[in-house]
Amino acid sequence: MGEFVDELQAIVGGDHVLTDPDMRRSHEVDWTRRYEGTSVAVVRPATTDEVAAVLRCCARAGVAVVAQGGNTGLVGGGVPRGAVPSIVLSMLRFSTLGPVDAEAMQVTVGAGVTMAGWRDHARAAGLDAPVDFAARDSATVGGAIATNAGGSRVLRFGTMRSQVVGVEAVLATGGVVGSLAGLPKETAGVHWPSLLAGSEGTLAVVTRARLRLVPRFDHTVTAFVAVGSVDDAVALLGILRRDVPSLDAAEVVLPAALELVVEHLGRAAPVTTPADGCCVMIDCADSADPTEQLTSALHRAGERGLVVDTAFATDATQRAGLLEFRDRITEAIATVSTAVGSPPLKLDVAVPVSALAELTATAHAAAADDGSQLIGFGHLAEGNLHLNFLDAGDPATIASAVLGRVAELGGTISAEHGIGVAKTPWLHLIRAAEDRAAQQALRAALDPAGILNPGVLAPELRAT
Ligand code: 2HG
Ligand code: ZN
Repeated sequence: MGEFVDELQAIVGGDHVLTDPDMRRSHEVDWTRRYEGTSVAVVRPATTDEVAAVLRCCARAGVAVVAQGGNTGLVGGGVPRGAVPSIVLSMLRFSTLGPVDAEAMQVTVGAGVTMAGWRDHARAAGLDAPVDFAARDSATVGGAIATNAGGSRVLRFGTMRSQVVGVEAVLATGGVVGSLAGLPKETAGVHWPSLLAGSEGTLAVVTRARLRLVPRFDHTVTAFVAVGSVDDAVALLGILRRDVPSLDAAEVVLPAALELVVEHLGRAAPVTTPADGCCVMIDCADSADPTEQLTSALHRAGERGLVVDTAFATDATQRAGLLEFRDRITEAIATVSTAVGSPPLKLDVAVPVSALAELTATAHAAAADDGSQLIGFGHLAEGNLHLNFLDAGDPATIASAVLGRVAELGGTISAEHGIGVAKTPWLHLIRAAEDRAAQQALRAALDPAGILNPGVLAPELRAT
């Protein structure tokens, strides 16, 4: 490997090839501490040409490439596995923020720009980023494209896939594909953003992206609403979607998740939730004050018996305080898991909203059978629940029970975190053999040496 490392150093410079185990460590273990491996080196290119040269070098040497952004992934897709020699390709030096094109409502950014960096840059120009989630300060645009990230604003603006109007990406062979022209209309063969969004670093390495921007709404209001059941939460969602055009987020939090985050934050719960009920965190944003819109919709919901308790926040400080009860659940889970010394089993599933109550019941039953604690929360409008099982005795049995039922309900085993290595054993539940074979063929055509994230999205490990 000595010659290989020399070659890498010649491409990106000695300072940007980390071989020291202590320097590599934070890149080799995932955020949940469930997935880890070793790499030959962490390589930090700064230009597209450097990425191309690194990939050509790896293809020649048969070394796998694990592209990595902020390392906030939850399915083990961004850290080495160790079954084949690999490098971590850290994209954090791709941090350029291009000028905001206010008329086109677009901006070109480097793959290593954080989600918060993209948002703040847009906001400084009077616009906003359409995708937001709790890991915003570390998660990168490149990683969000690779996993087709979702977050809380999907009900208004769609997932990451819908925001990418152009990409520049490097194939495993070193070829550069895509365009950053940002033309809203073009029919000229393969649309690279569509192909690469959700491909989890297996088809190409995204270096830059042309992203859609949305209006910046300066008037916001947030409410935490306790309801009597998951079905009532879905009924409330119906009212909100129909009557509240400023609706920006509708997040669901099951009672145990609220209890956990309340304890973590050391604050009083914003609402009292019935044991069989849940909370809906509603965020509205508009160019004029949306308070009246939201309160009258909640009033109508109340008349139908859907509202048990409500907390409101209109000023920025109160609102930030309320948002924490949703945003910091993952952190609360990590704290407890670290204390008990066992990483949580994280499922990220979605079903048609009409089946959410049934999904919740299935998850509770699986937790009870296993004797583990279920912390459930997620994105109501997409029927997307994050089911975290704490101190799970038999994670594979829980996953099989829940994911099997999800598939029967017409849902998906991964709504926004990806398949990574965590969910490959269950991919067959939602993708037929022909479908998986076609995806493998596509992958082999673009990456003949099999160097791009082997083991991710498919169990086969190959880097020859
Ligand atoms: C969120 O919605 C993220 O906050 C993380 O997707 C979910 O920790 C999780 O399970
Ligand atoms: Zn989420």
